[in-house]
Amino acid sequence: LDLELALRRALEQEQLLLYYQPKVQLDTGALAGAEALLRWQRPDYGLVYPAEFVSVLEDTGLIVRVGAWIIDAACRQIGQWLRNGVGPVRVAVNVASRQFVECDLAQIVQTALQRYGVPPELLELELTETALMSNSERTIGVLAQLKEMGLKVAIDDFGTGYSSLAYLQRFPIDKLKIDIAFVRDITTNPNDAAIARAIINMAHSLKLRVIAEGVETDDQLDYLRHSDCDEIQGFLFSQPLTAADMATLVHSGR
Ligand code: G
Ligand code: G
Ligand code: MN
Ligand code: NA
Repeated sequence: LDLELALRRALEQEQLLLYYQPKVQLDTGALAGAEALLRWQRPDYGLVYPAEFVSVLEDTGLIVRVGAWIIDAACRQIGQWLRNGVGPVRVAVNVASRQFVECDLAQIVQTALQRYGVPPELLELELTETALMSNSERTIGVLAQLKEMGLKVAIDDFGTGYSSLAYLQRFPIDKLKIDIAFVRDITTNPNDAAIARAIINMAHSLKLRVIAEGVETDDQLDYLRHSDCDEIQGFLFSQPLTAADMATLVHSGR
């Protein structure tokens, strides 16, 4: 309960901030974009990670307001980078299930894009299979609006939920993000390797792009490259960075 109060204050007092983790295109090594990851600069505590507070945001419904703030903050940053000649960098934001149900997500996105003069194709949304499956009719409707506007949509933590092939085809999505659980032991566990390859092949037959998250070693990278994965994200290439460090990385030419 204390945490909830502190989070309400965090939102009002601008204690929340976004870090950016680069995504890399496997064929060229070029920067494919970045995932915005929420952080909390909590007075007297230092930098707090979402593992400590995202469940509170979700359980209390605060995630709806914080989620709108995240979309605004990401668009503000994309616009700032554009005007400073950094990029263009496509930024992916994580979107919680409740944001599809308890607010007008398309309107919030539209307002943020216009406010900062951001082209819609520079904003990507990451949502989990679970978010897709709960309230799926409404969620499909909102996704269709967002796609119509020109946004990209990715399914996060793919493989851990329960979406079927037939279902996937019904959703207006662009990309699957293979969950870290299948990437971690991809070079040593044949089952994980088989699942990762199956996801990649399935994605490609549905004309979807596929990204692997949590890539930490060269061996994982080699395996994913040989399996025809499109993009990777993980500590091997970069930790999540401050906006300033992200700009430096983009300037350095990768
Ligand atoms: O950044 P990692 O650094 O610790 O993130 C941990 C978890 O928190 C991940 O599952 C991630 O999806 C979630 N998370 C991080 N940033 C956001 C955000 O902006 N919105 C939502 N809904 N979840 C986030
Ligand atoms: O659930 P989601 O994919 O949105 O959250 C991404 C999470 O994965 C963040 O907590 C981020 O810090 C973490 N992460 C990113 N790259 C790596 C990695 O290479 N290894 C591990 N273990 N975690 C990572
Ligand atoms: Mn994510
Ligand atoms: Na993920």
